[in-house]
Amino acid sequence: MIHVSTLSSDNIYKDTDFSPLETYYYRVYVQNDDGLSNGSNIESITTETISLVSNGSFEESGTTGWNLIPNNISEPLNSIEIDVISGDDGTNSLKFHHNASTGCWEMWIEKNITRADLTAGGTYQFTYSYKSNETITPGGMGITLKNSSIDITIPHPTFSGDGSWHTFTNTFTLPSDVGSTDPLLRIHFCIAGIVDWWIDNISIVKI
Ligand SMILES: [Ca+2]
Repeated sequence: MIHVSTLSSDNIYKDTDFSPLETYYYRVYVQNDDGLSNGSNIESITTETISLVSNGSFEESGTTGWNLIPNNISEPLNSIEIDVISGDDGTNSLKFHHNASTGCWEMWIEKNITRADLTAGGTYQFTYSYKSNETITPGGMGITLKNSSIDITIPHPTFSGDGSWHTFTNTFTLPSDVGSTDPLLRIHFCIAGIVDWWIDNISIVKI
């Protein structure tokens, strides 16, 4: 029993305590001096999953919530910035420019994921959209999610260079102990050459 009322005018109840991808069932009973009714039809609703990555599409004031590391001290033309006209989801995406013709400067973005949103032992799907204008193989550490107990590494795909958006997905399972601190999500690239690439629509959802 989640809600009881003795007011005849009280005919709306708003439930706010949900978990993702769970089905909830509701039934209404009415009671008067003659006793309790048999109850209404049972209505059900399945909640949607939610991404653990806030502003993963860079639509909320651009890079709000993200820490950007373009590594542009020795190579000033390296950049990580919002591109406002070429989003895959919405209008904004995040454009990387690496400006060294040989070797790679490591470049990455990162943000903390709220520990309280994680389910120990849960399986999650990481997704992002990506595009580039030439074929590149992003080396380096790939995508990592880490704290003292979590140590997840997901390799990047090869970017085909056709100038179109593609979607990359990968599933991972959290350990039974997810630690006590917010894990750091880092999307890390090491790409040689003078090249541009874009990412958008980063999400982590429980599946
Ligand atoms: Ca976007």
